Amino acid sequence: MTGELTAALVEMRRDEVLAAVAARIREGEDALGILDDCRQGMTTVGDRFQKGDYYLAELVLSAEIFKEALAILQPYLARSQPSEPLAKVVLATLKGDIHNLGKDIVAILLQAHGFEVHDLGVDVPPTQVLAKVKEIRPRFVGFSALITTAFASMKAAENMLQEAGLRNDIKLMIGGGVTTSLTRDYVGADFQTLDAMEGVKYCLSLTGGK
Ligand code: B12
Repeated sequence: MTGELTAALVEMRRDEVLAAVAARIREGEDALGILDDCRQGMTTVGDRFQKGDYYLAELVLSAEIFKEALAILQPYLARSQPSEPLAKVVLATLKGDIHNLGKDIVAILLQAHGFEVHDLGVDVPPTQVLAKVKEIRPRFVGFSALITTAFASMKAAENMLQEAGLRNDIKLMIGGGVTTSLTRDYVGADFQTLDAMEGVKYCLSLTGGK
């Protein structure tokens, strides 16, 4: 049941979470829907942390359980790959931010839909993004942000791409729990979302993929 999985994650009942994910997969449920229930659990964990009801230990533990759930779901999120990638995508969580769960989901879903993903990891300096874009000339660059202090790094990366004359060659997407359309405008990005699949659809819409 939807609410039960979310509640089990919020209360860090690891075995129950993993059993529920596996059972729902066995019953033939769509992996994306199951993933979304897990994501909602993480949002509630964050709310409790903000209110002071949960501490860092609970954030860490719930994130570990989320990663295990994602590992079960990953093969069901993947689809058959076209022989030629639709386009190259550079992904990163920028300097000042170490959250990676959302970015990893975007990476998995983009790969599953035929994109060649270059994931630079977390706490990535803007200069590293610039170097990668120069090297591989991607069609898309995606930044994931879960902490507001990383907004300045995203803006710095966008400025560097502008100054290098590379900005018009790419579409810049941003996502992650703390981003809004105002963040998109501040950073100078082309697209913002709180939903990984929306990001995939954006890339598909510009590359003629399905
Ligand atoms: C798990 C977690 C952690 C874990 C991270 C584990 C990991 N490996 O990633 C740990 C414990 C390490 C952690 C640390 C900290 N955290 Co934290 N954390 C969270 C929490 C609870 C969940 C985040 C998450 O993973 N959600 C699940 C994922 C799947 O959702 P998502 O990232 O939004 O991604 C989805 C979409 O947004 C989208 N998406 C994401 N990225 C992208 C990119 C693109 C291109 C696209 C298209 C789409 C897309 O796709 C995903 C799926 O649909 C949030 C609470 C919240 N409400 O978000 C706080 C939260 C982000 N953390 C917070 C804080 C304050 C911290 C710490 C500073 C705590 C501390 N005192 O040390 C440190 C930060 C250290 C640092 N410098 O980064 C704050 C940030 C507040 C702010 N305004 O900036 C939050 C909001 C909690 C809160 N309410 O106070 N955290």
